[in-house]
Amino acid sequence: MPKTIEGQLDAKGIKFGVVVSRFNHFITERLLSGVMDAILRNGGADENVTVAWVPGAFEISLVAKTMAESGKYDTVIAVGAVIRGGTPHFDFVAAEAAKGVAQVGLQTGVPVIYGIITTDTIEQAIERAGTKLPNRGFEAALSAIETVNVLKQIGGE
Ligand code: INI
Repeated sequence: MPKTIEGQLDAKGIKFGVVVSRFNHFITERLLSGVMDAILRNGGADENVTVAWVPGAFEISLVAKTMAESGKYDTVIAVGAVIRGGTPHFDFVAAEAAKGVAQVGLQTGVPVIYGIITTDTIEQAIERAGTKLPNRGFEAALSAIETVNVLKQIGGE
């Protein structure tokens, strides 16, 4: 039988850094509510969550890196909303945010979770903020909890 490692959805004692962008605030505040909901429903505590606001998704990676390197957080959740809206700016911001977040996780060893939605329209963004579709912030926080617990088990073997 292979040994199987699975992370439980137990947020007790986990310290969370959350980086949220103000751009498209009406969406990102809903995503942040989803993050908090998932943490609190799974045994996490308000006082173990630190939220840092940044101007836009482009700025998320640097602040996520600083949080990850501080040693104060078990995981960092990146939350943002990049909406196409007919400008090429979208592609640069979306690509840099995704690349940056992935790099921070790999460089620091701290799980950095991608909770940035990228959509063509505002309607699609509203759906991903927990109307027709599940709240992407909620899902990102579940991924954070599970990943922290997988890493803890590997470290504790
Ligand atoms: N930032 C976002 O978070 N979402 C967007 O949709 C967006 N668009 O489309 O422009 C956006 N741009 C701002 C960017 O993230 C930076 O804050 C800005 O370029 C300053 O560096």
